[in-house]
Amino acid sequence: MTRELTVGAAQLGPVGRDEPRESVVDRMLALLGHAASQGCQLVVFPELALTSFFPRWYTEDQAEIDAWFETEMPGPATKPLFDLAKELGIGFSLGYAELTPDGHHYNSQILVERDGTMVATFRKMHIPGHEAYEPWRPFQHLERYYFEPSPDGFGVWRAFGGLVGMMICNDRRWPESYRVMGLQGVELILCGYNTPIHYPPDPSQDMLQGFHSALVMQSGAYQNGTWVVAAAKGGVEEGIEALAQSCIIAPSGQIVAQAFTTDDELITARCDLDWCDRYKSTIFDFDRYRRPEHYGRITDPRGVILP
Ligand code: CDT
Repeated sequence: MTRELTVGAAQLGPVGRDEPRESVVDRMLALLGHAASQGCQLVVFPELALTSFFPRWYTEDQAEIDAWFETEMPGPATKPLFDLAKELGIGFSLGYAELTPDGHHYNSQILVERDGTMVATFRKMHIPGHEAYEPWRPFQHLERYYFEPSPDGFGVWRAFGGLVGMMICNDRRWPESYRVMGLQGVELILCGYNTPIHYPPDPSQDMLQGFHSALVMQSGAYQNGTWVVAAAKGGVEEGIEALAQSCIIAPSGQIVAQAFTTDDELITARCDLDWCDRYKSTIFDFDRYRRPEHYGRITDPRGVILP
């Protein structure tokens, strides 16, 4: 039996500050319909897909903050997405701001199977940006003000005939994200992102945003023998330009599909999950070649300890 899966990355263009969730969901329904016509079994939507990337703005008004968050999934605005996906027999992964019943605020991503069952909720691990308003910046990146880091870590779930993991945006820059999932046998990592092109702490990195994004995901895919599917929210959103370049990467590290617009766009690839084993059982045979007894420095301290 082959384990081939047609997967789509459903890139979104900008979402305005005042754009209602229902309007964004309509755009997502169109992408889902297109995905069905392309034979997709799984579609990945971006990080914080339902709203504008609100961490660029500062507010102390808790009601205003909570209005960016979903208290239930599906909720009234997202139910049509769940309904159409189930009708079409397509699974999906969706990033959104989650407010839990006990008051926790997370940057989250869910995985939903083709029959509509909820497989898992992943919460972002590496929260980038800053904790407090910084007036010198042309725009804020206040994820560390609005979101708590995941208390759960990186999981891998049996779904879609394989082993599926999730990571959110900044998680993709950290090799630990892929390796922790790699050590659970991951074959398909689903990732949504919002990456501003301008990086105020070091603008020399601006021109390298596309290069760095591909660099980390291609390395992570290859070094762990896994597919990576990455969906951007790109384009100029509320005056701030964000990286598009959604892509699908094979276990070889090769990009097999990439978006060429900065707007709503579906890219697809036929992902052979058995391709992962070619890397997992050869050059990256972890059991045979890893030296965990010498890797303690990776998990013991958080930062650098000079010799
Ligand atoms: N959304 C997100 O995680 N964006 C970050 C920007 C880093 S700069 C604060 C990213 O890694 O793309």
